[in-house]
Amino acid sequence: MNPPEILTAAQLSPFFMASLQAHYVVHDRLHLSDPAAFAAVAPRIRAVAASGDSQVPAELIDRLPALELISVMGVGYDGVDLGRCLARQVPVTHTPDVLNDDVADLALALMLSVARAIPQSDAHVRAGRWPEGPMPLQRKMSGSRIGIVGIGRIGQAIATRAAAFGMGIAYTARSPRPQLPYRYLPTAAALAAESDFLVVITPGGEGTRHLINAEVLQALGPRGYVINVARGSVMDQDALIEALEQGSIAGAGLDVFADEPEVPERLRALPNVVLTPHVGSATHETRRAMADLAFANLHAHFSGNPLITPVPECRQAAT
Ligand code: 8YV
Repeated sequence: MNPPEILTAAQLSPFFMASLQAHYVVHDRLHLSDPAAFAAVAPRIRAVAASGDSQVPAELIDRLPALELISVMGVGYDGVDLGRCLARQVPVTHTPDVLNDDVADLALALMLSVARAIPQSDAHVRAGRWPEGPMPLQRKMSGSRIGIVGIGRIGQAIATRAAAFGMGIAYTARSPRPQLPYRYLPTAAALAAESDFLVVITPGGEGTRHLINAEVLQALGPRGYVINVARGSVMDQDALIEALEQGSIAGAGLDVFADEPEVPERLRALPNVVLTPHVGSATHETRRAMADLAFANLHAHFSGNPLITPVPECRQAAT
């Protein structure tokens, strides 16, 4: 039998690509690079391999009549038109859990970086300015208050780390989780009003679009920091820039942006932000684990076995 034909929806990790190419015929982003060639192979494509931040819109799904599975190498799948997949009964898989540690580590790293001005301190030493005088004093993180927006698996990993820093921990989510030993607040604004660090780790998509808006930032106040390791879409980026420029919040640590990889000049010019290029899960160890899981889902499907980590909506659909 001929190996299944696969379309990639984005530039994928080399770990994932290596497994795909060893087992399948891979059309790497052919829909973007060569529409005529894509039209010729589209009827044979049986799976799409995507990353957490890539786009699989309805128009693409509609052009793939033989589509059986979308495997996302990432925990977030907001780029996939899930409604269309459910209507077509095309399951979607993702890679939860294996990246919890890395994303939570980065959240804490951004908190420390922005509060303690670590990039600026590094620049101070490198520029030979230390002999001219010390760095200005910065803000203590241990013992302060963290507010976590979204208390899923990664949110809980962030809370565990924050506990080790002696922080007061509160969260907001669609509904309270009474089994968790943290304080629940019903809205992002109410949480922000009681936080020194507001950490955003909720799924992206229409349901959370601009959840962190001007009102929430206002509630966070001039001593508050906002950290986003979720999706750029969750933050009203214009309102954030405004708040940072006016000093109505203290600073921001951002791993995700509204229009990646573009980051507005106004944001890049600000002294009170630490910016990273969507690297929450970007370690050798974690990207390999994510690639292995994303591949294992494809392999399970093409071997006739149950999917390992279908997204929750597809788990419900299957039962
Ligand atoms: C990566 C992510 O951007 O898991 C996610 O949802 O956004 C990230 O881990 C990506 O998926 C790596 O392929």
